[in-house]
Amino acid sequence: MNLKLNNYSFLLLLFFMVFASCSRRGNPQMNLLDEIIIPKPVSVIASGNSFKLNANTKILVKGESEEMLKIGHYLASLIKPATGFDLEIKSTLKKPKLNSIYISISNLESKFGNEGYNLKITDKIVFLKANSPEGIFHGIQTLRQILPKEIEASTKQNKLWFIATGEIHDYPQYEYRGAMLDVSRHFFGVDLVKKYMDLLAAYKLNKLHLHLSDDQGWRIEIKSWPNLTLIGGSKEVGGGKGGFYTQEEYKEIVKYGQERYITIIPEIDMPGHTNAALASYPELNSSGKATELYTGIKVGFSSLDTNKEVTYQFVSDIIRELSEITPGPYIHIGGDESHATEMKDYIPFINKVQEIVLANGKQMIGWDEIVHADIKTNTIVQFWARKENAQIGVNKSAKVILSPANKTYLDMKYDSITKLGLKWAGYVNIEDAYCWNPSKFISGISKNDILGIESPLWTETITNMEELEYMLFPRIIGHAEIGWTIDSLRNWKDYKVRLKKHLNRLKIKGVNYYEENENFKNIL
Ligand code: TNX
Repeated sequence: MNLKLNNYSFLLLLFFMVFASCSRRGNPQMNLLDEIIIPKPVSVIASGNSFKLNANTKILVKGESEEMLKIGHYLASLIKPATGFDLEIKSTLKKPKLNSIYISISNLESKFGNEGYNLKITDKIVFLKANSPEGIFHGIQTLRQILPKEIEASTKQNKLWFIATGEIHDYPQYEYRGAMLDVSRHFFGVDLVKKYMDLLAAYKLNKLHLHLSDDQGWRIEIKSWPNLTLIGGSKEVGGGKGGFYTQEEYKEIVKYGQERYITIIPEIDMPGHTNAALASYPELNSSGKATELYTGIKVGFSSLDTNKEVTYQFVSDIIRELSEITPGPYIHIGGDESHATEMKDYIPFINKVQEIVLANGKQMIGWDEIVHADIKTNTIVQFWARKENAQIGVNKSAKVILSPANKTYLDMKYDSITKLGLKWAGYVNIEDAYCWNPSKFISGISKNDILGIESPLWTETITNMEELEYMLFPRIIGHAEIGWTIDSLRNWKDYKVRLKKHLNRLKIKGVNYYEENENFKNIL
């Protein structure tokens, strides 16, 4: 009797061993569900099986919302190049059928907010639920990461497309998770900005701040002040021909962002960083004379004349035109490094500009120096340099966006041998960029005071997509995790393992990134 039982148990054991090893061979990613996703989700429970995506898999959309159908098409477009599958997208009110990816708006707990999602993968159906389409969109980015890395290829791969089963609950810790692109120092066209947004969306970033004007170039058409682009847009750092977005092009950028749940935040920097404007219109200068166009990389030498009436006409027209083409709630007015503006002039200027922004129904964001003015409680302070400025802002009840230069500035060199970039805030390697906690970064500033974080890419030394990607990746992946994942779930050791896998994905995607030197090998 005993012997029989033992034999039986042995057979059972053998059966499970064979079964387990087979299914593992089928999908090597199985049980590694929690080692592949960036940003790390709130909870991941693997169930050890797999869903097999094939040409007959359907994308089912609950209901007939156009926005949801659009997301269904977006998902299909992500899947198509590498698999060759033209997945059918269907709206339905019935229960989902086998072999489908079923996306639906449902009532998740309030902590999931607009951006959270619940992704449940069984061997038969993939269920993706959220309170809003935005959450579905983020859930799709997670699903994409659970697919084999070859899904990122732009040509058809000979592969079986297994998705590890399990359940993921997820929502972000900060609502503002952004990147900034300086299109003034060097101009970048619409197509590049779109590519940039695709890269951001893959890591659940939801804000793109465009630095649209500076000493070296004015990059957005303002119909009431045409010389801004005609003259001010005609050069860039190094003497190249510059460029600008027409308002139609800007709208195209905004729309592309909306389809990826990325809000565009336009910045017109003032009263300093204004040489391109001062070169376009003599009346904005104290001297009454236009300045020369500037193609160097110094900062802090220019200022609008804050005592002239015409300056406020200029600011009003710009903010009105920008507000009309910007559906997002924010207008960024710069306000940094106004070394050529006296404090007695700077403060009333910022106060007046704030009134203009509010009168246009927008919320003002400014670099941390604006806290010296009488900022309103709904004005947002973007910390980059002085911690005490951020503290003053919080004491005035403003919220803060954290962009500490020594952690988030993507134009800082990685190390002493990085060819691109600057180093005034020190080198920022991958570990530096990842290892910090927003809510512990500035004393007296806690999670409630922080709207989120943003990674600026200043482009004094950056001229094309390849260079841009090199400065972004992989640091920005770390920033994306900091913005999304609560501090207690993050640690460098665990992150490194996941990052390595993402570097392979970037390679397949054809994205350039920092890697090939000894310093890097020591870090990862
Ligand atoms: C400081 S950060 C600036 C920019 C430069 C950047 C270069 C900030 C608000 N102002 O004008 O491009 O450093 O790293």
